[in-house]
Amino acid sequence: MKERLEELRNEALEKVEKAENIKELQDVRVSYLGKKGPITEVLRGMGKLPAEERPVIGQLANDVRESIARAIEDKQTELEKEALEQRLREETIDVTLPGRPNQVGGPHLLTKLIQEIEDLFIGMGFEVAEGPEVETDYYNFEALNLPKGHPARDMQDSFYITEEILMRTHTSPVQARTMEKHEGKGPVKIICPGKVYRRDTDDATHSHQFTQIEGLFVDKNVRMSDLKGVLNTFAKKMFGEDREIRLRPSFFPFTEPSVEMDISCKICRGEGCSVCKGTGWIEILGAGMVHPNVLRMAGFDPDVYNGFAFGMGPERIAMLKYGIDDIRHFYINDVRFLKQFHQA
Ligand code: FA5
Repeated sequence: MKERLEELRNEALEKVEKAENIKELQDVRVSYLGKKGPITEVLRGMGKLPAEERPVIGQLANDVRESIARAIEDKQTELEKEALEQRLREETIDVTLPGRPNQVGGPHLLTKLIQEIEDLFIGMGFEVAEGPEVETDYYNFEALNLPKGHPARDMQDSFYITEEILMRTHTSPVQARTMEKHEGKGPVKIICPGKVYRRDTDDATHSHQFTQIEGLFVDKNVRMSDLKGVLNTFAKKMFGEDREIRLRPSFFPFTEPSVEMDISCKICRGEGCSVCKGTGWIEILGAGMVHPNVLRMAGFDPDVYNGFAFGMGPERIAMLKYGIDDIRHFYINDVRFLKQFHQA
């Protein structure tokens, strides 16, 4: 029995030594030290031994068990250490590798241009005013001298939500709302930037949703030449000192007289080219002297007060300033287009 125990010890120690991973080591533990293992078997047969041999064999069996258990424990520590070292080797971070740079975004070109235009007008004493994009028929049309059924409503095909509520078709309703708040007392000197909506078919120069900036100055003795002076200063600061402006007669129901403002073409310097369609001029905004009906409806006395108003489309201004050939570029959100203007 003694020999059998020694044999088992050597056998087990050899297997422990050869174990290549924790799983194999567990198998050795179960097969030699488990309840159904050969050492337990030997101990069960001890009853047949003479009484004086029993303590010796018992002692030896415990000794064999302990030495196998210790060997398993040592081997386990060794295998765990090896596994850890291998993981550390595999997961080493090479701190000399260049990092991946974060993509840094920037404000949209239109946002920046609108801020630039705001700054220009703030410099001329205007304040920024805002109004709702979902507007009533009254402020979008009626308060601007466009009663129901007026043919000029067709100039701005609208998205109606109900009979009386629509997506605003221009930023002009903010004029009426702001004048009302002033309760008949001037001066009112505001610009109103914001989104507007029209049932226009999208093409290179039209979008169904676009932005506008409205301007309004109401006070005593405001003249058409004041309008021209303000627009001239704006055009030169926006497009360069060498650009000229001209005002052409036009029609808007909310201004009388009404004009459209053209700026001299940058490409041909007035000679005529394909961009300005051979005229030497490019239209950038609508303007005029506020119609007496509009002043009256907003609570101002047209015999005391008068004023000018204008409305421009920042998309068209950005297209002229940066030579962008299609308005849809602003809304497709292709980063290759947008990031060209991060430094603009
Ligand atoms: C108006 O919207 C007037 N409310 C402007 C105005 C204000 C005139 C105050 C007088 C006094 P108009 O429909 O022309 O006018 O539009 C003004 C500008 O918006 C145009 O010059 C153009 O730059 C831009 N615009 C008009 N329709 C579109 C469109 N579908 N897509 C992009 N820009 C547009």
